[in-house]
Amino acid sequence: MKVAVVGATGMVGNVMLKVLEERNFPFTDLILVASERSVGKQISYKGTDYTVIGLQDAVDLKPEIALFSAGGTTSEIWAPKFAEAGTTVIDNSSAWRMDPTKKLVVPEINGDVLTKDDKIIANPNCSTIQLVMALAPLHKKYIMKRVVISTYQSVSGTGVKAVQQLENEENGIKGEMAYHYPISRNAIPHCDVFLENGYTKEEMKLVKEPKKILNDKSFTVTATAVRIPTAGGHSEAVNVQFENDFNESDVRKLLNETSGVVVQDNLDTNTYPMPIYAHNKDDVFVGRIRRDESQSKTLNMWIVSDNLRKGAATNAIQIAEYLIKNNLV
Ligand code: A2P
Ligand code: 11C
Repeated sequence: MKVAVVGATGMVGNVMLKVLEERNFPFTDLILVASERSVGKQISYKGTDYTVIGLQDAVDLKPEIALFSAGGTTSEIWAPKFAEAGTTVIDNSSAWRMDPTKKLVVPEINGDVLTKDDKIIANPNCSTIQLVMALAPLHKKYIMKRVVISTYQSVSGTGVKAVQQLENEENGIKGEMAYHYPISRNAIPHCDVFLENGYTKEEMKLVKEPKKILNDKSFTVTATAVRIPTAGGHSEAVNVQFENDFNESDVRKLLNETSGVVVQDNLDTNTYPMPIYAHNKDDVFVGRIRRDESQSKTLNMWIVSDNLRKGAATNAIQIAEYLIKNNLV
């Protein structure tokens, strides 16, 4: 099994290498790929140095699996070339997510849609993944009617430049700006680009992607996505109106029994999820579970997860593991 990591020098690529190592991913060859700027660079993995190569050389090596995280344009151009060479691409960009011919997968929820014929598989957006991990079991039991989400997103979602901007500002250093405004001591209601309807692309990912993953268009979603000066993970305040009534302790029990979800919710001990503690963990943490007193059959909760882990690298690698386990690659 040859595995390529495309975008190996980037933020997500770096976490992918860590997660592959932690999970002892079963490959024979590891192919590290980045832009021409990085070709020839050495990256160490489990004590061995690997040389970064270019995209065409990687296609020619015909890896069985390619984990892509090198931006939408690279995916649009190169994922089909890998697929034609017989590689199964798991793509972390937004390039293919809403393409009706491509699957959008969170393995715990809809891994069963995957077949041998899926040569380009889309990994959902980070803020979508942590959201649906908590919503899926609740939807099954109580049936969602409407979801209102406000996000508090980590600078690591934007990339290295943004992490650097925050660090520079915290240290009083003038440097390159990833955002239009300072991010330290700020909250910027602008994640990804603005669209014609007045929402950002990030907000519309939260509206569209859950319906595709849950294969259900019967509920509605609205979102406001905000960038805040944290680095460890994304947080989300989520309000869900259901068709059926619930009991809060059943909700906690159901979420706690969900693989990949951990409930942290004890007001007596000030226990609730926070990005500094979700950082470097693969789970999705849920807390502040409470009834919305303004409307019947409606729940409020707080969801936190490391956006580079379950939101990106870990989910992509779990898809790869699912493919291997089910002989789909
Ligand atoms: P490079 O380091 O050579 O620029 P991030 O999102 O953290 O900035 O990382 C982006 C990743 O995608 C990096 O590994 C980057 O490589 C890679 N990348 C960016 N543009 C291209 C491209 N045109 N072809 C291949 N890899 C690319
Ligand atoms: C953010 N969610 O935090 C983005 C990062 O669609 O894959 C990932 C962008 C994407 O800004």
